[in-house]
Amino acid sequence: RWKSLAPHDLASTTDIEKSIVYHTTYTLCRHRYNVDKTAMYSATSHSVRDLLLKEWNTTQERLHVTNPKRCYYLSMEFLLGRALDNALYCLSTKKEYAESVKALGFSMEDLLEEERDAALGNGGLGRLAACYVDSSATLEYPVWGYGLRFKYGIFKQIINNEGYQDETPDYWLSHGNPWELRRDDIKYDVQFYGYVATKMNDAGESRLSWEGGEKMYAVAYDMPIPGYDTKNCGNIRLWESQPHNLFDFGAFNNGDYDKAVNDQKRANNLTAVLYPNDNHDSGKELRLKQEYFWVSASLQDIIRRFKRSKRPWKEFSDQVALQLNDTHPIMAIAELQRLLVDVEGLAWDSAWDIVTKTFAFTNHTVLPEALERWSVPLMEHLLPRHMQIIYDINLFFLQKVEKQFPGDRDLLNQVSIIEESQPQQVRMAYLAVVGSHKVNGVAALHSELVKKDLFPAFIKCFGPEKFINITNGITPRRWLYQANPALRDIITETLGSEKWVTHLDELAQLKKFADDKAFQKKWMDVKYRNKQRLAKWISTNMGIDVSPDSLFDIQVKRIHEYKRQFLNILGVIHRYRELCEMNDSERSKVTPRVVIFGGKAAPGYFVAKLVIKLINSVAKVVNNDESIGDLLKVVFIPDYKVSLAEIITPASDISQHISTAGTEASGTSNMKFVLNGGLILGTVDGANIEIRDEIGEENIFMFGTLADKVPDIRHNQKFYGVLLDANLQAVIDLIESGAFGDASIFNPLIDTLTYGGDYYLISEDFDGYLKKQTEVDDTFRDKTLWAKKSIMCTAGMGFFSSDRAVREYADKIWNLKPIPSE
Ligand code: 26Q
Repeated sequence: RWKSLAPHDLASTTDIEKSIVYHTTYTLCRHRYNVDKTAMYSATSHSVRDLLLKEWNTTQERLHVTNPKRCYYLSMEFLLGRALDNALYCLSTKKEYAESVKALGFSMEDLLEEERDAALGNGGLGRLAACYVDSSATLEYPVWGYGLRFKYGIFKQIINNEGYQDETPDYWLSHGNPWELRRDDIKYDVQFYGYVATKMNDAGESRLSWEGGEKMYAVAYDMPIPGYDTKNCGNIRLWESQPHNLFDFGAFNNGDYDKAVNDQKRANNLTAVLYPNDNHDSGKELRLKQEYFWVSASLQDIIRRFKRSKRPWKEFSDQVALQLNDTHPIMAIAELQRLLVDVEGLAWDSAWDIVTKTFAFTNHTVLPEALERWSVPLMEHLLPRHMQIIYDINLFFLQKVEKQFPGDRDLLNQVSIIEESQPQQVRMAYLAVVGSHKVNGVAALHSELVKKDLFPAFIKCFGPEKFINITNGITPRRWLYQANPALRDIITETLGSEKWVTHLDELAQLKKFADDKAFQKKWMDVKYRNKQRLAKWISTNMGIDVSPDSLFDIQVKRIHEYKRQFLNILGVIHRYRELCEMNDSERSKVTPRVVIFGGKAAPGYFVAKLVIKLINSVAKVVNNDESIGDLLKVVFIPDYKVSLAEIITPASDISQHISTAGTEASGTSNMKFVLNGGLILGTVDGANIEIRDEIGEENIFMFGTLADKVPDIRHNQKFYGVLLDANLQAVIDLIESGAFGDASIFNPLIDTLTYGGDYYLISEDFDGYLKKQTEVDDTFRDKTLWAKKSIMCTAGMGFFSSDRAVREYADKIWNLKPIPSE
């Protein structure tokens, strides 16, 4: 009977129209005269969601029947961006929906713009998680993401009149969120504080038990993740915190309203906001609480599912793989051990065997300030039983090491999970290494540095095989198919099919056309149109006119000293200086340039915020210098986010990825730009290196100190000081002359070049950078050569599909097989 009543597909456009009208009437309760764009977006999304939920349900049913091994991707961040356009493409129904929406008096383009970004992430790490769930769903792997449902995503960035960054809250749920489903029935207790007691169990054995303290509920919200060209549908389950007892009636009745209300507030606050630091630890108690809340709820949910399968505990790791996205979910290791030992009654060793076979850890950074450490007193206070467990994990591990390398006290200190500082600290990355069966870096160079610089002593203990590389990838669906329809269409036309969308290696066939004049023209016409689209955005939203005939030079990413936006803007000032000194005939030979910046600085990161200010101060002077005209324009695009990246990425001629060698673990926007036929100006760092190897070194502009030379240069600077490059000195002099406004405000920034050394090697790399920029200018003037390089870029990007990356995780770490939907 259920089967015969199954909801029908929306086969025709009239069905779609009916479904949209149904949702305006019954979901939104709107009269037809009262349907604006926002309501229409919402009704359309609900209609599309129905289609997704049908796939979601059949996928769950299939998994229930086959009960395969599943993988859970634990990530504090999922930087999803918008969902509607992506869902329409995945369901191959965009055309039909666009027609239906039109028939009802709206334009699909307008509706797509109504959607707020789901910005539950800071940058690369969160966007990577989003790409991986896209690929998992597309490849039909049984993977779920687990995270937190932040009420406020990453803050909205405003550039104020003085050119500084201001932050405002991102209340992304203000108009509701049609893409999530609240599951009131899926709800777990999460405990904090309290104490550890010894208790007798039913068998009369004594057991340690975590008692007292504070409790909250975790309530599940699901977000369906459509796969492309499949009926498979993935899922992200996000937890929201809720008060355990709506009121503390005892306190309330005693007249202690403050306490009653405060407990409630505390619970509501826990998942209220995402910490806006990227690549920087905050050390705040609330952050640790968020981390534990999330992993505790997720593990309870995963264990409940495992128990339904009625399998013995020793088969847990045959059923479950848990991937730790950086150190943020590392408490899961102690929590699973606690649940198995204290709650399920397993022996320590059997439990630990399960834990280490289940977890794997991805490291995303070697920057010491980004590696989480928690003070022992804080952890003892918040999670007393976990602290004991971590001590025990450490003790048993060190005993093993001592047995293997008797008397090697240095080694014991080097690998101890507890750092003997005042107060003691828990090194979360070490706990991750000890508690996982595989540790991976995110690009070839980075994975080498992880072994060499981060965990050298652990190689001795575990051998090198535990440490592997899986180079990051991006989803070609969002980052080419959806963001660049014009390029998509000529690729499909040229290759004769859409196979490349799920088999990105097919792009290699474009190489055959790299010298084809007609194809080059088509290709560069598309680039031009994408530059026009961005120019239009800049003009409409910022009132700055830029010419699409200029070279578009783009650097968009979080603002961080190691990413060296400072180097970029210093280079711009150098260019401006040169332009000012040229006569008309010299100027006529200059390649006109638009230098575009975008990215958020962590609200507490003073130097990064000063870089934004400097960029805007320079922009103001340069853009208003009429003698310069179109030869140089500087634009800082405010509030860089996923939906803006979809407009910006297809429009680059050059994009900059210029981190000090050895600091950028991988980078993923580098991949997005090259996939869209943009060339890279970059350092020999992160995935730039592998991109070079894939597309050919003649198609990338590389410069700068190599990673293995960096430590010696820093060392020497410390002892002998920094002698600034002459061109750099002239640039600094110009800033200090007041050419860009009150110079004194920039002193703290300029000081980073000299006092205590130039840590990020800006001076060291300045000359190489300027020379490469000149090479870029010269090459850009040769339109044929540029077109060829641009085509070769896209053609060489097959490897960087997140489909390839997810397959590697499935094969090398998770031991996971796809579950075909048909
Ligand atoms: C830690 C503790 C407390 C508060 C915040 C944090 C925190 C939050 C976010 C620490 C780090 C992050 C994000 C890191 C990140 O995005 N790393 C980037 O990951 C990408 C995907 O692997 C890489 O491509 C980038 O190179 C890397 O910087």
